[in-house]
Amino acid sequence: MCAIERLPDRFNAAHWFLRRMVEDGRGDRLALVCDDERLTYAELDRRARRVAAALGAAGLRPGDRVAMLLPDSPALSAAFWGTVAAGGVAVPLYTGLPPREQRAILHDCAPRFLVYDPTLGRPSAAPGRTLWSVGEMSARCAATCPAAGYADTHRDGFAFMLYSSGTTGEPKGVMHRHRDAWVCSTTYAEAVLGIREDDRCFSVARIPFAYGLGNAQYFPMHAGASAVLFPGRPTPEAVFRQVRRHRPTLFFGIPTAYARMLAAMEDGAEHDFSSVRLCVSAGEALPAPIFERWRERTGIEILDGIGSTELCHIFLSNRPGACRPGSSGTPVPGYRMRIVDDDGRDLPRGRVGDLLVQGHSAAALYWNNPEATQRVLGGEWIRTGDKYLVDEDGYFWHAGRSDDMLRVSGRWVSPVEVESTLLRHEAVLECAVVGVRDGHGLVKPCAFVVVRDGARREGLEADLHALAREHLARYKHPRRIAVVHAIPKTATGKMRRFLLRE
Ligand code: 3UK
Repeated sequence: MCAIERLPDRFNAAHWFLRRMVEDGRGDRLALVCDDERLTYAELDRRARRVAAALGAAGLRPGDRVAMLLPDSPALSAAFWGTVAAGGVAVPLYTGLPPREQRAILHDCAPRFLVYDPTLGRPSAAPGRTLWSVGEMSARCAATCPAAGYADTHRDGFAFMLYSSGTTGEPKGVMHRHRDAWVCSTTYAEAVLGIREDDRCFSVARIPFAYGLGNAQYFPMHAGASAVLFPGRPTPEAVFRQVRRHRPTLFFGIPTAYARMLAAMEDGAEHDFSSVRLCVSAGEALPAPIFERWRERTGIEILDGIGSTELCHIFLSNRPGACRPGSSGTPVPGYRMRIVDDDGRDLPRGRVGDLLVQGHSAAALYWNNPEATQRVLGGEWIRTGDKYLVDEDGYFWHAGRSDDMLRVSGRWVSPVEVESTLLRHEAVLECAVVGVRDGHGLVKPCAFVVVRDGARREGLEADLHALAREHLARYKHPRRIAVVHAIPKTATGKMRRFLLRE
């Protein structure tokens, strides 16, 4: 359980997650495994302190953002913790972002430094920004001696920032504090996963996502355990190879990844999950049939739990040995929950309402966005934007979003963004995008279009798929496009998307 009072006022997260291990005499324990590279806590601590020293020597001041465009790797880990150690704010960015989104995010967070992997292309320079390739970062670290110590930071000072496009579709920088990762480690990782020193974590979700950051960095580091980092694309075959080779004990996936792995297993792909003691799923609801089929194949339970970038990690989860397939389980110790109606009144069990959450790991604010901060994070309770009901036994069941946002492959899809892309086509008069469940029970975007009078219809579908390929990330592509006569609307002209879903 979380007792935030246990934390001293002066607290540096990088000191807690790396240096503490060395000071406790556990520095020679393995922290990271990545392909053939293995790093102990002592080595990672040294690398992080060198990054801190190099950043300091190059002019980093407390609170400056350091953005990272690096695949999951020891270099990303060192850059992240080095920044936090120096008192800066680490901003790990997903390397697969479309260029437009990447530019918007870099413009918004205005990092003082940007560390990038040159094999993925050179990001654009900007006034006041220092670009370091990973190679340059290492060279500067090697030239910096002695390694810096850990900045004397407050537990409530900013440590890292994660971009999420939930609720509005526009990416927002979610600001987290030094204490937040500690809180999630003591609540979810200790109390639900029972994480221990001999665990080895493997996460299909990458470090720049809140889910991956906990799974593959601060959870194992809290326990002195180790993480397997995989910089490649997590296809089922690649994941099976990593699991066979590195034998993780905790496996973190998302529902689509489990569905794809099951399909590959059924096609005879070689796999061995005998090292894994627990599987976790988050990002979107895990359909019960996937839970059942996975348990039949591997003998392992998948713990579904809901987390958010705002709360930093999972706050509602199933427990080992007490899973209720299809549900999100029960509150993680340390978090409080309410289900309310439109007027904010608490609803009785069995009724669907808006889920509000309270907990010590909640983000302090959205960067540069006081309106969203006020609306979502401003009150005593955080608005998750999710609809839930609680059954007689106290289990929580996800009942969709209260906005139109879709969760596809554990990521956000704004129907409006997909609609505006399809509307670029001159034959499209109107368009509505909704989430439709596929054969696994997972939501995928599908489009309904109304064709302009007299416009050509031949080849339209192929044209629209081409537009999607040109302008949208792959998971946002409409899986099906249907031509309809009209789109159902309310009296005020708002699209009634739920009618189309049926
Ligand atoms: C949805 C789920 C049903 C839900 C996340 C840390 O996904 C994470 O963060 P995001 O900010 O999205 C949050 C939203 O995603 N969701 C996530 N998990 C579930 N819905 N069942 C679930 N198990 O709408 C939520 O508001 O990107 C962050 C740790 C774990 C995470 N999943």
